Amino acid sequence: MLKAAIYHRPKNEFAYAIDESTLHIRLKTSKNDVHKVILVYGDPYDFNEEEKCWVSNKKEMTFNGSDDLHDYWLVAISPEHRRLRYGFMLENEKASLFYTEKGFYKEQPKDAGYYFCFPFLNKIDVFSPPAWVNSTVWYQIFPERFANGNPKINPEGALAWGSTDPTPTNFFGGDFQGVIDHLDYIEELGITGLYFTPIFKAYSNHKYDTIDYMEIDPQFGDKATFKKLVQKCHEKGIRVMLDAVFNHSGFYFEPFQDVLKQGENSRYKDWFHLQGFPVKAEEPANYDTFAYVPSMPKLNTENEEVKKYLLDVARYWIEEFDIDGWRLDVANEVDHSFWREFRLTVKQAKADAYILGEIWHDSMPWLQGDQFDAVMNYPLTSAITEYFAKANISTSQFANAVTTVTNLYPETVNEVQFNLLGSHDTPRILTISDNNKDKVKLQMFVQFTMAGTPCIYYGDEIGMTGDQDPGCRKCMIWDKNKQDTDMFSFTQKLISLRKNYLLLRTNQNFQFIDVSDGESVVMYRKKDERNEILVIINNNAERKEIAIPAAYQNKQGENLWDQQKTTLASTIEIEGDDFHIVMF
Ligand code: ARE
Repeated sequence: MLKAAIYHRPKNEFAYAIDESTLHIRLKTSKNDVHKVILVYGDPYDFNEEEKCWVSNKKEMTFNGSDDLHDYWLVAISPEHRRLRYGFMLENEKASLFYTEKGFYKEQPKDAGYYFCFPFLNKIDVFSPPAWVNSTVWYQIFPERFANGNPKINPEGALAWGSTDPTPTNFFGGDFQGVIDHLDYIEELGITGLYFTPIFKAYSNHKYDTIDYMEIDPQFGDKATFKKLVQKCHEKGIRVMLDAVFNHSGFYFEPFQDVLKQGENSRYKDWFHLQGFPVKAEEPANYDTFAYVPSMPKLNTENEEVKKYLLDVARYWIEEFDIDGWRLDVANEVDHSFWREFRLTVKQAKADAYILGEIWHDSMPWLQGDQFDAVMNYPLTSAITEYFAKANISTSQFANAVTTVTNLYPETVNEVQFNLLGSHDTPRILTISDNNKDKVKLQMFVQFTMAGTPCIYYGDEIGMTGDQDPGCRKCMIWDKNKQDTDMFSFTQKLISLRKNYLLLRTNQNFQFIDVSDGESVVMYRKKDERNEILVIINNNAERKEIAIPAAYQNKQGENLWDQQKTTLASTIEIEGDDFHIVMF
């Protein structure tokens, strides 16, 4: 047994509460090394006289998938008094070992002090994301480019809608009235959440360089229009999430302007991370910025006044406008302490508001229940696009990457992870897929059959194209003749499929099956007490005969795509770039 690969550490993603009485315990072992794992556990104050042992209960763990190097194991446990001491009994054909906090033993240690410790399941520490998020389907709107409903408030020099390609600086006049005018369209698609990139007063077309966090940008409308927009969304059962750009302000943010003018005498000099005077706003700037962008000076979120100002902003848009969530820009460059206070403020204002961090990397430090509810799941995005769109990785590499992602966070987090195929920061999915629509459909199918909460970037549902920013920010196409209506219907159908089958939205017993590199065929299943869903994807351009694993042969099920009864034989023929989904 490869001891060096065996790993567990309480709290974080390895031992966490899923509700007020249940814990999940996970373990990682070397791939294909351990055949059986049993959790041995007990109450620290409950001595078993007979066995002369504190930790005498046993429960077998479930195999929870493999990635490149490791196997994962999982078990749910409800300790009677919400306290737990535990270890692992590992077996393969050659050996059997006990793994505890103090190391490996041939014989089971008797003393409770040897064991891993989950001291107490305190209710307040249970990570509890808003219940509505898992069943939400998001639609991301870049307000400048979605629809122009009120030309009277067009910014100066606004170009005719879609008349030319987007540049870093041009404007087309998208606004809130445009969104209101198209809410029926959004509803018809099946959307239940809108995520807006920044809407506050700013200089650029993307509005990530805020001038005033308490004002709506006049090119989008006024506060009354925004209020109306939120109300209308709520009437249709659509939640609204805004973008909080708290890592940095914009160049024209008043406190920064004051610093530029008054230098050392500015009362705002501690609002930023200045390195000297006079403050020099050309590259290289003598203050901290987002990336190397001088027009985005980093805010000092350790400063009490800055903190108060930004927390007031967070509260204001919830209390006055009833928004339902905040997406946090450059979330990982802001201090944890600020985010902890932010969470308390937001949840006080609205207990079930969604807090979504924009982090592209491993985000466990922000997902322990005291900061964010979820992050933008870019690692899943890249697993999907690298395999289906770019053909850069093999089937096993794809399966490994997805399994790594699902074992990176507690299941409670996985169920509200924000799953996207693209955004205003990436090329569009159709462009990444070399304009191959069928490949886009496969990727959306995977996105919609994964745990989490899926988001569609505006226009992807009608086949819009576009390269890296600014190419991905074209004006939404409203001319029906230029929309890909087949893609729209496909998206609609996927959304309703996801809404109808809760199992698709969770990771319950999620596993890849028969992963083989030569085939470019992906199979995975999910399973709860009542049902099992089997997904088969043919990621080849050609029709293919695919072997059905013995366990699924001759079983009667329902094809969830066409709602017909079906029985799988020993093989199935699937068209090129197509899929099959059956529920047993
Ligand atoms: C402009 C130009 C770009 C140019 C950039 C830098 O358009 O072509 O590269 O300037 O000079 C906003 C605008 C952008 C604008 C930018 C700067 O939307 O159009 O870009 O401001 O003016 C990292 C961060 C992540 C960040 C991305 C972009 O971690 O937080 O980079 N995303 C947010 C927003 C953006 C926004 C900003 C931040 C700034 O979503 O839209 O940009 O407010 C790897 C790295 C990640 C990296 C990721 C993407 O995976 O590990 O850390 O994300 O790639 O680059």
